[in-house]
Amino acid sequence: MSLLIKNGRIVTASDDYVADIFIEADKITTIGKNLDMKADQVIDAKNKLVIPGGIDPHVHLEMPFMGTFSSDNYETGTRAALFGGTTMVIDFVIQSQGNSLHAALAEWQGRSDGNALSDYSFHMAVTDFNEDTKAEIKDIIEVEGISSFKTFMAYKGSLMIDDRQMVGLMDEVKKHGGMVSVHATNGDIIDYLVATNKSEGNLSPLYHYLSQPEITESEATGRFADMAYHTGVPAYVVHLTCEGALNKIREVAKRNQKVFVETCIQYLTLDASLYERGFEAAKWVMSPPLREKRNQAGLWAGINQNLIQTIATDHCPFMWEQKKKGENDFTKIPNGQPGIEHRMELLYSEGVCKEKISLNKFVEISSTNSAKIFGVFPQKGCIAVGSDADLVIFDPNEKHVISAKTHHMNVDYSAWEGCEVTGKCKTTILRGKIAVHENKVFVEKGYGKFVKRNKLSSVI
Ligand code: DUC
Ligand code: ZN
Ligand code: ZN
Repeated sequence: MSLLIKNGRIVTASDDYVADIFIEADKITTIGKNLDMKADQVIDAKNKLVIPGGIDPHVHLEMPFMGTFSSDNYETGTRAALFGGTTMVIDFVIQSQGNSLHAALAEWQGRSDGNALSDYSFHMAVTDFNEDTKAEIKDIIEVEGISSFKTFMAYKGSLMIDDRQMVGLMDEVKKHGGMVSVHATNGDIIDYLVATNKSEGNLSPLYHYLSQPEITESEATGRFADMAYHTGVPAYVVHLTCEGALNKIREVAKRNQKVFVETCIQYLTLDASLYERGFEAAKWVMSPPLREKRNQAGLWAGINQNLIQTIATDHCPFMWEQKKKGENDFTKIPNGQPGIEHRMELLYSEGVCKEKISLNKFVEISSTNSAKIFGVFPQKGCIAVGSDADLVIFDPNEKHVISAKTHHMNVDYSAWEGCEVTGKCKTTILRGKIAVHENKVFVEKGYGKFVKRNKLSSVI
């Protein structure tokens, strides 16, 4: 099969020009002006942008969590991702304490194998670092192609590891060429604040927010960066939300340390005033919580100063019925919100249209940097001869309104209900195949492939 995309405005992290793209099977084979080539299918992309397929480096599909499962599985979640221009997602395999990394991997493969529509890969979350876990690291990187290891400094008693485990893991991961990432909030302080609030009868979702103040994030971010500096491991902070934490990253840059940073689209576009809505606020109960609006200017500045490299979603949806488990106790509300479908369009609308970021920066932080940091560049994350033909044809002017009535995620509310966005993914192409076109899906579950990743470089 061949596909010719004519007259599009091709935008990458570094380029911006009008040309045609010729695709044979799953790869881009020619890029040029006025290509006179015969193709099985031709798409006219005049007045549209052609950008690399998005990569969401942080999602949780059918994740067992807080006594339930996130409501999007591999089929529904990756289908929704394609509607929103994301062609690859990276999910988290989560070791359960007392069990092996390989057992967790087998569990996640059981849910993902044959079910995805978009491409996907895994991070490995280490929740129990001991001699047995240590012995598995090399194989996870070299055989399984999973080169990033996630840690939690919070969720005490279920996911959290202590600093001794952290440095042990960092030493081992560094030895084998991987990266350590972190959910950086201080689990002990959060535990104390949660217990205090509960004992005082403060049980509404507002107290989820008040139990995780910014200081818990800035402290843990700085501590993590120090441990990474000490061990020399390439390091990545997931879902950074606030200026205080960002300043820790700024600070360590002064000693020539590079810590990669991700933020999520919700922290750029929503804020903590939503926690004043009584129990409705459960929709936005996630960890870390949304922050005061003043932080958003800091995050956009961090993006433009290259302190923040990637925009993710931490997509972890729960149905309203699941959220209601915490009606009388915020600690029982499953943490997480949906977003996998809206990351690219919201980032374009809020970032590019409102002149907070350039068009090239939009591509860089929605796709290219994740491909580079997580070891799949230049297979993905760019538009180049020889790369996978993962492309989005994007109408920069079309306006539409986000709603649970029209989204494709398997969740019965939207975190951005009623929000008008400018810019729409018209066609999503994954490895040369039209996956979504004009709001219809053309690939089946099982089309999405697991992508093994290379060892990581500490430089992008
Ligand atoms: N935070 C969430 O809100 N959900 C899933 C895991 C996490 O760290
Ligand atoms: Zn997290
Ligand atoms: Zn997460």
